[in-house]
Amino acid sequence: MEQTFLMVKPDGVQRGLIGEIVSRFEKKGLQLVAAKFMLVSRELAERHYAEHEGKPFYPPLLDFITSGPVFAMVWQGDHVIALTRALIGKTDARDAAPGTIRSDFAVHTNFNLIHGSDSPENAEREINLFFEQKELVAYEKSIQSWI
Ligand code: RTP
Ligand code: MG
Repeated sequence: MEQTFLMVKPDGVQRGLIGEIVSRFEKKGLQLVAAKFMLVSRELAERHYAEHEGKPFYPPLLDFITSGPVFAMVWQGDHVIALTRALIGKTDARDAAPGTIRSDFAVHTNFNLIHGSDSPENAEREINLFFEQKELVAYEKSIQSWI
């Protein structure tokens, strides 16, 4: 079964949207595997966003993601990467489809509330950056046979 890394960014935490955002993935029928409330160090931020190094938004992005606590999570389910990206919506809230998290709650690209892995390779890389394997909880969810 596929896994992905999701993270409520500092703006989502400050605005009190952790519960609202987590709730959407829960209601979709996805399975929470790990979560932690934490500060992102400069080094972790640089590694997480390494693909954007050199772009104009990279320095402010690092300042933003290290500016306050985040809620980091691992979720799993069939097609979980594509499904969570769809629930999150396009990067720029103006392009995000109505009903998506970014459309419903975000205004600016720089404050778009949540990160979601965009490929299996990045999901694995990001999960391993933020979590140790022993922090991933393996369990049966009885509702899974109904989804
Ligand atoms: P994320 O990685 O956070 O899930 O977002 P994403 O895939 O939708 O967007 P990505 O291209 O990976 O960009 C990472 C984050 O950088 C900020 N950004 N700003 N000003 C800009 O043009 C710009 N482009 C990207 C956003 O905060 C974006 O989520
Ligand atoms: Mg991205």
